[in-house]
Amino acid sequence: MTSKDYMNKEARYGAHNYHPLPVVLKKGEGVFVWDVEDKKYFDFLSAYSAVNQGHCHPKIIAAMTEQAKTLTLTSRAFYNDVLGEFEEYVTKYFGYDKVLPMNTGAEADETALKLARKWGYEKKGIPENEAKIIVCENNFHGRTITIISMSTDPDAYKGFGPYTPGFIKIPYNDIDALKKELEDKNVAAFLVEPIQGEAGVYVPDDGYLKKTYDLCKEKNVLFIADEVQSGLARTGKLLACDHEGVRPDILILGKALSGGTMPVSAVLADDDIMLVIKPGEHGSTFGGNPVAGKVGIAALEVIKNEKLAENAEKLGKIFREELRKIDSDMVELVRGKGLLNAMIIKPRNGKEAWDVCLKLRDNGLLAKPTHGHIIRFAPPLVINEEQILEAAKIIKDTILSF
Ligand code: IF1
Repeated sequence: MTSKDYMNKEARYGAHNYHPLPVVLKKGEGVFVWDVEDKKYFDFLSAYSAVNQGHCHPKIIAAMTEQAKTLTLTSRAFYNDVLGEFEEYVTKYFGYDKVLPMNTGAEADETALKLARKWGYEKKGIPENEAKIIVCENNFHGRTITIISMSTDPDAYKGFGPYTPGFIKIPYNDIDALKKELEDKNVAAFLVEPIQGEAGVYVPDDGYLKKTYDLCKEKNVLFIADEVQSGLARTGKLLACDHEGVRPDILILGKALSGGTMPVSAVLADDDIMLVIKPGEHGSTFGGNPVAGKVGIAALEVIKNEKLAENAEKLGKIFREELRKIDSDMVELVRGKGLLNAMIIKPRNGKEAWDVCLKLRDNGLLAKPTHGHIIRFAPPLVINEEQILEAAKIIKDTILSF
């Protein structure tokens, strides 16, 4: 079968809820992926930051296959001999009392929302069913009905109502807007992405996280960080919140928590918050399964052992510097932190970000446009200096070819 055949099959039998870049991949290793015609590419999407540790990292795959041969799932109706080990490892790693394991990022976000509401009623004394959660415009937290109820993107919410009430939407990177809404005594939490990924790698002003955190503390409001995309070394620190020394009350992780091998997500909090949820009130069939536990530990070990945060910090600087040197009016702006970066494209002769991505593909580098005019560049964090320079050259030559 050719690439075309594979694409046709998906179009014929799969729901049409995606519009992928036309490339059909069959293999991945480190920073590279191969298509079905054996063409090799730099992967500059990393499955939206799920593959921070690189494709098929041998240590993660070994942990996964070893456990898969032994015990894959017990459900939480019974104990298993891995979950406790994972829970101890992950809580010590991030410095929280407790963790609640789930599978997808959306489920972890939902978990955090439930925790915040229950905490609001039981600990803060908000009247039943009155709790509000402040969220930011242009957020992306997933695809469930409640999560799209927080969205300001019509593509995400339109046609899927009625929506879950209880959310207040304020502009991102606007401290005064938060201050104003925090006057409402029924606010339980503020949910924020430390860097807005889907919005186009939108980096808030320095100090935004710290100031919003402090304001939340003043008003006894939980600060919830969705680090599903920004976390786990991607931005040059273990967590994007670490850039400002902020420790979220509730921390949401996903994606790279498994190195992109399977869905593993987690919510971390201290006892005062986490223990408001009692047996039977939340969970999932697969959350905390033994394979996820072993994979999660291995994925976090790789981040530490291979110093991925340090590498992202160092190579991110070099990468942005190289991209900013590109002398073309098609490049409006380059922004980002660590190895979560974006280039804003100004269309030229009718050619826009999508066309740039097609040509990048032809030239051996895969990236995806977001919002029509922004290209996200987020390679696996195991990339080395020589490779990042080679990739930057591909991007430069591609842009200059227009
Ligand atoms: C898709 C976007 C990125 C996330 C944050 C929670 C979730 C995500 C900050 C939910 C998921 C993914 C979903 C994926 C594409 C991708 C994405 F473009 F859609 F917005 F990365 F930027 N919080 N982001 O970024 O996690 O339930 O998917 O595991 O195709 O929808 P999930």
